[in-house]
Amino acid sequence: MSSRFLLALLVTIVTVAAADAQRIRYDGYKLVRTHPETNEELMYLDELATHLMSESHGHGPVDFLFSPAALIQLEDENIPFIVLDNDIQAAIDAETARVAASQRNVSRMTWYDDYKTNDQIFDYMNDLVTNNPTLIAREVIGTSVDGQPIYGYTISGAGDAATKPALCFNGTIHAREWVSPMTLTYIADQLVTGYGSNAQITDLLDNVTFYVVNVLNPDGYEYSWDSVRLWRKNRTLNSGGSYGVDLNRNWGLGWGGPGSSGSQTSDTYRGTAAFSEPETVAMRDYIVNRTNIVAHIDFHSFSQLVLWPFGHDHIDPPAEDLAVFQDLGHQMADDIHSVHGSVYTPQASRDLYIASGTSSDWIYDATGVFSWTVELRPASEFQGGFTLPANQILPTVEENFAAVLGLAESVAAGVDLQFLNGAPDVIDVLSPAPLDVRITPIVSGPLNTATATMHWRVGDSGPFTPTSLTHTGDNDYTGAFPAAPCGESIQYYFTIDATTGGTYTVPRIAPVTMYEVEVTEITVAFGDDFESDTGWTVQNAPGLTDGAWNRGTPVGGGDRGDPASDADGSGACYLTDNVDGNSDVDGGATTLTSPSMDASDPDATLVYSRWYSNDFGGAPLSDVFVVEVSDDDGSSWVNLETVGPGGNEVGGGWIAKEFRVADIPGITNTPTLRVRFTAEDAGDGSVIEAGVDGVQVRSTGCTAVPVPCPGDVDGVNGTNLNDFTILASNFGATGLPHGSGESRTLGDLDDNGDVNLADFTALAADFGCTP
Ligand code: 0X9
Ligand code: ZN
Repeated sequence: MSSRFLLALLVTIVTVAAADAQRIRYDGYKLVRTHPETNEELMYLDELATHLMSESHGHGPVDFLFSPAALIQLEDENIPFIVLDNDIQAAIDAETARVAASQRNVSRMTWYDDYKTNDQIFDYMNDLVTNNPTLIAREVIGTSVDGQPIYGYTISGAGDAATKPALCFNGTIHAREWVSPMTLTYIADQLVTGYGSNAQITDLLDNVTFYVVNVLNPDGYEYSWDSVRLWRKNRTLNSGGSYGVDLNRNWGLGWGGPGSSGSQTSDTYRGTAAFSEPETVAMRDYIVNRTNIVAHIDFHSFSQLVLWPFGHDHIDPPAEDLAVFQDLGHQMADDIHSVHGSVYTPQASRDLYIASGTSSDWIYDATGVFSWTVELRPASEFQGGFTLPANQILPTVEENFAAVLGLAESVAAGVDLQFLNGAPDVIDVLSPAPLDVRITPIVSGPLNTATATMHWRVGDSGPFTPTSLTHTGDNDYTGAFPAAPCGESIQYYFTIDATTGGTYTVPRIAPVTMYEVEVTEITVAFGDDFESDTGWTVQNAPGLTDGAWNRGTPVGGGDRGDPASDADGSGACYLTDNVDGNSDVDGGATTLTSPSMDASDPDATLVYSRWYSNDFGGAPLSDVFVVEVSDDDGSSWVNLETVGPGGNEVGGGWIAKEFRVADIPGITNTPTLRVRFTAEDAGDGSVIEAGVDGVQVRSTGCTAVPVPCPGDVDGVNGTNLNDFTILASNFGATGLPHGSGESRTLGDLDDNGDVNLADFTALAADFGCTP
């Protein structure tokens, strides 16, 4: 062992030993960003650091907490780093004081106003069980290293909980991620208290079961409260005298592989063997013994991500399962976004960083249960990291409850239905969008492909017409929207039979809720998916040294806040410097300006997707992204929106925007509309990544259908003298009404069979009408 490794080990052991005596303080410790380039360097930093502090852990940016002594060593070794936070203890002190104050007077109303201890969480859950014994049951699923019970809660409505399809959630694998047990507790509470009062929850609990383990690592969680706020692992006494195994490196798939540490003092220490720890054994057996479980989520913090397997290697699940992971992962992110506008990025774990022995990898691989890892708020270290401000707890738990309800709906439906071209809100009356769907069993397969059916009706009443979908291979089907007049809506849902009998319906409770699409005329006056050059221009400020707008298919991989792929699925988009690595904006502003676009239609709507990330690097959350429009071909500009410097939309992710041109203050309909996007690096050293895609100017609406003139006897040019002449020549004719099968006499305007004075009066009243 080289001397630098030996010293590093000592620093860590001294720190941990001190921690056992009393609550450890991090005075003088610094939160630092490093850029390890080799495994050796990463291992060295791992050993030297007091804690791993970032989501990412691999080559590229990794954040650590270093003691003052360790920092001197870093300098001596000439390892480059930047200090992100000089005083991490300040946030912890503020949290300690606040939590102490909030421990008094805790009622159920204010429970989510601040973090809660292990005992408080138990008491809260105990009340829930005592007050609702028919809905929730508690059991001990295992015992922690220090002998504490680990609790599992079964939540279900009418019927046998053990045979309904089930979802399983666990939290607090990592001790310091305090918003995780709050989220799980909220989910349990909302489900139980919503039964009988909320129709959706009542119906869901009658159809599915929820298994919740809110504190899987009680020893570590208590230790994080009492001694070391940033403790991550459990509290196993390792052979070398240090404590703790990372319970998210201790599962069986790929155990011991990259992204886990063999060093006992490391924050990512994997343990002596797969499932060497009682906590992972308890969770493993809990899932294995409940064969009705279909879906699972392991809740962590932080970074706002929805992750799916695999994470131990650069491999994916089989295509059929990957489709479910992706579709439901995006659905959860969308549901989260719909509550408070937070952006959680859905992605494969391996694209974040490689880590071996994680929960979701093993659970999916060994049991077939669809398992996601959700990283809760905040988006970055700079919004609080593990010490997420307490006023963020309630919005965090609320948005994730929405995701959980959506996932439960899919489990209850039994199949996942994916619109391969997106579920349209509107379709064009002349060229209706294609209807291609992928239907994948998530509870039990296989499906009888010949029975896939779309049930539709025009308008919102009357019977549904069943139309078979054509099976195009694997789980894919194609159909078509029926013809319907402009201005109408089409309501529809799907059914498909399992080969073992039984019919799945999507949406599950159709036709109580259904899909709906509005039939309209869509006119695209300008559309650009950036697959070719249509005349956009880039202007750079004189100081710009790097990061100018580029058109192309993203190559950066998404590891630095840059988009990993485009927004509209065509492949290409505009993004700031399309290179892998240092692709961000540096030293000034870069502006992307559109060609002239026709927005003269009164209904013209400007549509685009944008991406913006400013939340890491030096001086995070200090820059803005500006969108401007011009109605005079670029002579003068009006601000349309400014994104950042803080808020929900600065952590990356494609966000679709729509503005009706006539509603933009200071802008009128024009044939020469332009839009421009400016990404700027004002603060020193910050990482700014931006993207633009799917720009359109389009109009929807129904062209007025000419109203026929009631006095227009010959149907030509409205009601005029010719009509009068024809009526006069037929005046006095008698016959039967048209409906009886006889052809109608010209001039019989009221269709009673006779051409008489009433018809003459009607023509006279309409005279001069033009259609
Ligand atoms: O590293 C982890 O265990 C998780 N992140 S955390 O910051 N909460 O510790 C994420 C694991 C996701 N899996 C992979 N990236 N492979
Ligand atoms: Zn975690």
